[in-house]
Amino acid sequence: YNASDLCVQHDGCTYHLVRHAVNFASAEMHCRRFQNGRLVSIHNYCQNQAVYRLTRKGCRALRVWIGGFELFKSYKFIWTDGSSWNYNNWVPGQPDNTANVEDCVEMNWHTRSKWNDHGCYNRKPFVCHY
Ligand SMILES: [Ca+2]
Repeated sequence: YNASDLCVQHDGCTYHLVRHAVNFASAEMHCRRFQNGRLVSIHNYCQNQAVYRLTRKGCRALRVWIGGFELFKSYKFIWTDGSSWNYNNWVPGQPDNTANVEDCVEMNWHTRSKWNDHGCYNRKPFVCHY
């Protein structure tokens, strides 16, 4: 982790943007290096905004992995930290599972602060919480 990483405190939790681009599984493993670290889970608008603010870069926003992924072929999404899936902020029309390979959740594709399912093998920056 280097000086280009960015952290904010929100509700007693640290949100940590890592700008190094890796696939979803590697991102989760990176987050687990922190005590109680996981890819971020998001449960309400305020948390979503806190994560989104971290990803803004001038007028643009980095596409980042967050901790959601589809439970194998179930059309149900869960969080890597095991918390309940009780909120979502999909881009309209998503998740669409394009080419049947999109099982992981990113933020900021197409519409800033909103979510898209995308292939887990893609490399992106990511946001951890701990
Ligand atoms: Ca998609």
